[in-house]
Amino acid sequence: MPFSATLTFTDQALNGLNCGLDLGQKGWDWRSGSARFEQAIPSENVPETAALKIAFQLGATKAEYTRTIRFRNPDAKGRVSDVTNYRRLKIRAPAAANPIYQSQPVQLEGVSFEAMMLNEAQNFATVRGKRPSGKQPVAIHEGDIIDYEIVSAQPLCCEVVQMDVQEGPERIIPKMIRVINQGASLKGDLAVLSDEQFDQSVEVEKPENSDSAILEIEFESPVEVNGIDFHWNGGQRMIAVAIPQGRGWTPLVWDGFNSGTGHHPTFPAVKTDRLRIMLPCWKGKMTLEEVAPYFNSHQRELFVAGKK
Ligand SMILES: [Ca+2]
Repeated sequence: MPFSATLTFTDQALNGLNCGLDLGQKGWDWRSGSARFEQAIPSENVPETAALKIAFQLGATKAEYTRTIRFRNPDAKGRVSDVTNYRRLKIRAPAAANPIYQSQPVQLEGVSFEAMMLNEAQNFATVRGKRPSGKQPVAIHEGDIIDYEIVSAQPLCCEVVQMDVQEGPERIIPKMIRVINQGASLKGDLAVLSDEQFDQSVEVEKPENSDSAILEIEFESPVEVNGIDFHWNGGQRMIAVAIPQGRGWTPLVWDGFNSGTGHHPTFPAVKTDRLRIMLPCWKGKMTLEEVAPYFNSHQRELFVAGKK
């Protein structure tokens, strides 16, 4: 039983154009746009738009509808590409698990769908209609309520072209943030570390011969926390987060986090009045733009030994 039958244009000029998903040699190539199309049809006969009849069968259910396809409205590169003919959907939905880098999975009707970001960064995400100033992307969290604009073009997955975050995890304002290394300090207004803006920063000042710093965050009282929105002056760094245990410190997570992709420290929920972030500062100036611990009630608890 075919999932998709042959697609048929009803415009007379396009008679004989094979436009099935399994494209023939003379088919309309939905990736390279007009290039193949022009091989098949003389350019003077190419209409501005044409109605495409789409029919498919799923099990015993048959469906048929008509879509208008545009052939003459080139993009910036002078092509009529599939981008011109995207089917667009605006929807408010929660982010599914692991929304980082290109992947912005969307939960629709309780089912997670993989969705790619057209841009490789999240640089065009906004928060409640506003875009944070500065260069850093907005970190998206599992369960964030987001107004998405999704397009469907590829057979593999849908794509996200816009995100406007309406609700995120509740951020916890620390009582104190400091660097505990001897001879090191934080220079600047610490209030900028939780202002959801990425344009102002706090400089990590440390002795010349030191290649790392330990940042300690202290809360007013023990709080439940399972992630930190953490933005610095760019790039990937191996960063560890730890909590006090007995006389020492137990790591919660250690990974190559990247301020430019939204990949930030998340870990199983813990209740603590202190956290430490171990930062490599091997060369150049390191500045912090956002250091905001949070508790995300939607975050899955991964890798918790003995937990069912
Ligand atoms: Ca900030």
